[in-house]
Amino acid sequence: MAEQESLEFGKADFVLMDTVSMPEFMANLRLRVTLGGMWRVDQDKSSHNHACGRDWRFEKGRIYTFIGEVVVSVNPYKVLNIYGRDTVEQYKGRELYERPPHLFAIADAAYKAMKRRSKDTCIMISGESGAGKTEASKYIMQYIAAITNPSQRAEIERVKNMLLKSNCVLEAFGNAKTNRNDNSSRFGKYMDINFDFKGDPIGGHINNYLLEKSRVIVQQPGERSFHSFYQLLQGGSEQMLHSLHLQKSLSSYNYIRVGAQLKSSINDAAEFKVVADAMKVIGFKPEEIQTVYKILAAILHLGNLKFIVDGDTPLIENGKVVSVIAELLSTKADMVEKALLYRTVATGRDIIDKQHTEQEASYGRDAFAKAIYERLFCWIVTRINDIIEVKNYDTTIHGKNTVIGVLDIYGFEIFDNNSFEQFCINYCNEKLQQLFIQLVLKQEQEEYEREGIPWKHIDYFNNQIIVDLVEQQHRGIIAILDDACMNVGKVTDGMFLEALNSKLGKHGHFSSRKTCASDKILEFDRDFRIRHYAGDVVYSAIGFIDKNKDTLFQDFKRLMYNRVSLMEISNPVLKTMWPEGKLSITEVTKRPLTAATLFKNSMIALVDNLASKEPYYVRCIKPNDKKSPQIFDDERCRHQVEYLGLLENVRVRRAGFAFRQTYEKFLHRYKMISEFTWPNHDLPSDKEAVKKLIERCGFQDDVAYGKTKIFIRTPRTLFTLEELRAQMLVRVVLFLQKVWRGTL
Ligand code: AD9
Ligand code: MG
Repeated sequence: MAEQESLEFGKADFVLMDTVSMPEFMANLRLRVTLGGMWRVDQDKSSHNHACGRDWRFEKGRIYTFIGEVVVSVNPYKVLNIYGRDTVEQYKGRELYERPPHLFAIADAAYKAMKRRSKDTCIMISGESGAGKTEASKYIMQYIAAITNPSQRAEIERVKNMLLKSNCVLEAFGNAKTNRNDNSSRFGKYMDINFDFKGDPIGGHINNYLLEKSRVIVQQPGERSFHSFYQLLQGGSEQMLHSLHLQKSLSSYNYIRVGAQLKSSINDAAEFKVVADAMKVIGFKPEEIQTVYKILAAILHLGNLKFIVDGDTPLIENGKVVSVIAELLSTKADMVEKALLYRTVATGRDIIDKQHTEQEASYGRDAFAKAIYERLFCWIVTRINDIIEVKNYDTTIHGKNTVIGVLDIYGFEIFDNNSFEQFCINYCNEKLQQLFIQLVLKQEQEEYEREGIPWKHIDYFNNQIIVDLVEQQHRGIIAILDDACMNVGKVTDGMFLEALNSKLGKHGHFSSRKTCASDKILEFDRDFRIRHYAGDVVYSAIGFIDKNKDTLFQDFKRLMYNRVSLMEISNPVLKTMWPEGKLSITEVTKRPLTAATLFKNSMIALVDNLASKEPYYVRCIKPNDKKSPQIFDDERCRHQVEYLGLLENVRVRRAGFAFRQTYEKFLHRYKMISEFTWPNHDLPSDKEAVKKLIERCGFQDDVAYGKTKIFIRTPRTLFTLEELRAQMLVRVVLFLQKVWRGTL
């Protein structure tokens, strides 16, 4: 029995009961418990474990572990047969601890809370780049789709299909190959799935966060631009490419040349068809899909535009390309050329055309390409939202519609060269880590204190100090960056770094060569380092000012809106992407918010939204940097376990309790188990009655009594209570049947 049980559902699947130290935690993630409950710890690996190989949890595909309600997931880097229909059936409707740890268990718990208690819930998936967040989010959505709509209502099936298909469209346009992950999310995604009173999905809504648009024009060595470009070139028919003036060869296009020769694990040609089909199924109109391809093609052509200098004035070297771009963007060549070479500005009452320098023209071209792509991406999200939003649901008739949110955002990143984008991504991860701390570590301890449960405080690293370093008003890095961007006159990235040095030089989580002269890794006038919760990251300040200002000359906006003339050929889809083009030259005066401030505001709103829901967590771990299914790199995993705060999480859970409930609710559910409480008790309080019930079952050593709640330490006690309850219910039913039949 012991052997059978440990194979199916071993102690190693839960870390909360047995783990106190890092080696044990690591052993737990990697190994399953052996017969007799002895741990095979890491040190063993040289001899026995390598020889027999069969006890490694990770290599055996046992990639999930519970810490209380938190699921820890180790990326297996291979296809596992654990997400099929039969596995769905094993988890459907079961309690969290009844089955081995799995994403499905968490998805089911979130679903049950939503359905039974009408709670809005959310599943937060975190972990560094390549740890498996996006895959996890897809499995969770598949699970929810699989367990809902048992009566196969056509409308619900349609909604489910659209929600699932939206994933592959967003990935095509928002994901790219990076050095960390072949399918790295370059945008943040939070998706709400709305359910009706029966618990069936009736719609959804996607929030997207800061797309890494700089990738459109430049990529680091070994990386690619967004998948969509390669998919179009590799998968589009000859005829389609011809109509877009494109050729198949990837290296013909400057913007994607860097990664043109890279081998991708993604089959671009096949994906092109899958994505085109998904767009159709979701409900994109043929002319909309056509516009999407035209925009991608226009961007590729823009990258090939060259400027030559004639005297002081830049000219476009390859005028034919301008005509192609104009055709693809439904405008006229001379207008494109003018927007590329001139800026229309209002000086007092006069409106003049100011000629660009060559540098400004190149800058404008690249900014335009990035902006078109970003607008395209946001338009795709908006279009999907229009289609999937809840329609025809009257809350006064059907009651509240409830929500499960799934958060899949870019993971913590450290590259050789870290810029503004990594700064934003890592700040986002700090915010989410802070939320985790607030909800899991802090609140848990506060509850014990509130309830008067004897409790030894557990220390954990609170990263609020880093969140403040980035976002604090007036003194944070974003505020300092914004200040620099507000300055009139030429402000350089070096001046921004100087401002950081003078304002943050003494901060324990900030350093630069100026503040730490001995740190030879940091370049003078260029680098600064932030000590993040997940590790130190050196950022190059170069480009921060530009990317934060995110300047796009108004001329391009007007060009795309086609306000000036040419209404007869303007493209309505393109027009909706550029609403500000409506404004006339003199109307455009207000300074827009900077990119970092917009991002900060969206992060604050996201965290508020998540905090208002009942949270469930998936913490993803990347086992190695080689994307290998064979390597479990102890050092890398140890580091992640450390910074994710998992050990503290375990300690809180271990010293704490797996389950808690008010005395009243507890009695309501379990009172039939004991003769002292069934059908009613005559004890002075519910608390006394619960004590009597617990003693009757012999669980007194596994519980603690708070002021208003009972706390149960191990899940096993809860299972037994559930079993006793189920047995009693059967007996009650049999008894009643006999009464009805008169056979008693
Ligand atoms: V990033 O922050 O967006 O760069 P993610 O999202 O954490 O990152 P992703 O889910 O994209 O990582 O996983 C990376 C790769 O690991 C996938 O493309 C798969 O090849 C592999 N992976 C991840 N999870 C699983 C899994 N449960 N089963 C099989 C997996 N392969
Ligand atoms: Mg991802």
